[in-house]
Amino acid sequence: MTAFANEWNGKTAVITGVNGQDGSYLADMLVAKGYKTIGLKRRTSTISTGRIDHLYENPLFKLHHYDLTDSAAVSHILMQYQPDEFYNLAAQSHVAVSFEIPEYTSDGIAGGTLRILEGIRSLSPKTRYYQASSSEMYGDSTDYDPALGYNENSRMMPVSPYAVAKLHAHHMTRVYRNAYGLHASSGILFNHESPRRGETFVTRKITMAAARIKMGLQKELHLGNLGAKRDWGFAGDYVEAMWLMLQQPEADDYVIATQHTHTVREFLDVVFEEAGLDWHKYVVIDPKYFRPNEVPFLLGDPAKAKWKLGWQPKVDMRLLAKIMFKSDMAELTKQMQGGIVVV
Ligand code: NAP
Ligand code: F7E
Repeated sequence: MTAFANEWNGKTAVITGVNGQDGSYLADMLVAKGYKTIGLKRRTSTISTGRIDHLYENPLFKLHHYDLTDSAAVSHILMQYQPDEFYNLAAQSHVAVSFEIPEYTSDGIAGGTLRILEGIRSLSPKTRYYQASSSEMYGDSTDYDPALGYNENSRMMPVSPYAVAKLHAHHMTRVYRNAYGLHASSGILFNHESPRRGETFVTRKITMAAARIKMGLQKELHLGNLGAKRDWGFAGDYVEAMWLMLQQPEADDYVIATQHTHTVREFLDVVFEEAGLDWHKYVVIDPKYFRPNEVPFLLGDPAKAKWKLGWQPKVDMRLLAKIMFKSDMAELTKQMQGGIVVV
């Protein structure tokens, strides 16, 4: 059997942000399940498809250009494919960057979500919709049980332009579900990482730096707030939850999390211990990486997802950190052997 032997299962799915971390794992999963998978990406001046290049020649996978700000492009896709499932993963997803470009962040996330929902309502109402909601929406809310964490009913108090835009999209999804009867679900996903994580998010920044320091290619690692706590899981586990939500008879909202929280400092400990290095010798606390507003603590309670979807996380923070570091070491070694390392 070749990797392309999958037969079409008769279903079609669309993924926005297909070349992002989650989009690429979801596309892998849907193609493996036999979905005709329509990936949407925006045009960029340099090639940005590294995470999905391996899918290019698969007959079940097709790529189209679009942008979150372009309702006509979404309408064309909906009319052409009448998809069974639509996963809206595209976003300016960096919280710190959203303080610099709040209007653009909001236009894409809040406006882009509304454009898709409106398109589905008018052109393809049987399409099941997934919204990429975020634990950032809880912000600095104190409405949680310290032992269990935030759940679907906890009060949300967003503290960044990114989170406010995500909360708008989250509520809009619920409104389209209740007012227009769309099968529209939101996954409130807590932080999830992988070797495909963008290089400016803290976990990947740390694993890449540890690998480069180990190889003698970097001397310092500049970071911001090491005390922030996050509930970190593995992206591959989390895209399974997205799919499970759209297989349910009724649409709903679900928290997806590991129910364990760790500081950035603890993540550093695990990675540098794996590298056989003492991070205190390399980390420089740099005011540039502190945010105007910070989410100090995130812990999610995935009880509903466990009970209704039968979902549970398989990878904890320690294993995740080691997988990411090992992957970065392997990639760097390959690049050094090929003579293409940037010092
Ligand atoms: P990511 O790696 O940053 O991917 C985001 C994708 O959106 C990229 O493909 C990006 O394209 C695309 N995009 C950005 N602006 C766009 C626009 N105006 N038009 C079209 N496409 C655009 O993010 P991720 O980690 O995979 O996350 C997926 C989704 O889940 C995002 O909505 C994120 O906000 C949300 N989320 C993520 C987490 C997490 O921990 N990863 C947790 C909760 C929610 P380029 O490659 O061209 O930039
Ligand atoms: O920051 C602290 C930073 O940028 C995590 C996105 O996927 O998850 C992600 O958002 C923590 C924060 O992720 C640096 O202040 C310290 O407390 O990796 P991050 P995030 O902001 O939690 C949520 C759920 C999403 O929805 C988002 O799309 O780490 N931190 N020093 C740093 N963070 C960064 N990026 N860089 C630093 O140097």
